[in-house]
Amino acid sequence: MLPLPRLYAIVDAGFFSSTAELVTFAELVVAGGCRLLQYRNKSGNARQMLEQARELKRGLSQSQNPHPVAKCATRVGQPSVRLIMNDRADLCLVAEFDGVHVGQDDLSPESVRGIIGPDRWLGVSTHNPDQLARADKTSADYLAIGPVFATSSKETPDPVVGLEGVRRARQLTRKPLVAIGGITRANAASVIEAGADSVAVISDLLREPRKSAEEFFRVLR
Ligand code: 3NM
Repeated sequence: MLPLPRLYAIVDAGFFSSTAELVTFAELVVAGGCRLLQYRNKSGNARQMLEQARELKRGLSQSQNPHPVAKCATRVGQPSVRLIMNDRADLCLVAEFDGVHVGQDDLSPESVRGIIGPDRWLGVSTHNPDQLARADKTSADYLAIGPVFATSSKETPDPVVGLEGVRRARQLTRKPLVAIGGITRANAASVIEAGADSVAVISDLLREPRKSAEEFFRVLR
């Protein structure tokens, strides 16, 4: 079973005007304590995505290990950051990411597992009890349920499931559960109380990434 950190930052390319801005955002979220990030890009082509993913990985490995001498100490003292690729198993492998997250219209979990092998993480988005029960039978390492609350970060989101949807999801799976959609520092604790192991967030990290990540950890302790 994965040790899922409480906060899962979604780095959505649609919110940044340049790769540099996107990488800086990710660095700040990591500086705030976040150890699990997903790269999401719903409009870029494969070449742009790969380039951005590589920059993200490079930026984060440099910010984690700023000095060669400090490398060992950093590795021992600090859990490393995991990078998850949204949708694209092929780009996960090429960019040497740590896992893939797929939705209901992407490759099936078993197809992705066949590509990424047994060790990389595989996450699956679900939006209702049927989808969740089905995803529970796959080799997914974690399941996501959402949108918990209203969100404007996703085009044509599924109907809101609410905290009740999180409770129901918790009853249907023993896999680690990520809640997503409209989650903020103000409501995150209620989502964890409802049974989620982790909250995935886009908007409430955007304005002050480092401070916001720190505050998520404070309320989710
Ligand atoms: N997936 P924010 S909701 C990317 O329901 C995504 O599966 C969702 O962004 C799902 O934290 C969502 O700004 C958007 O609401 C999350």
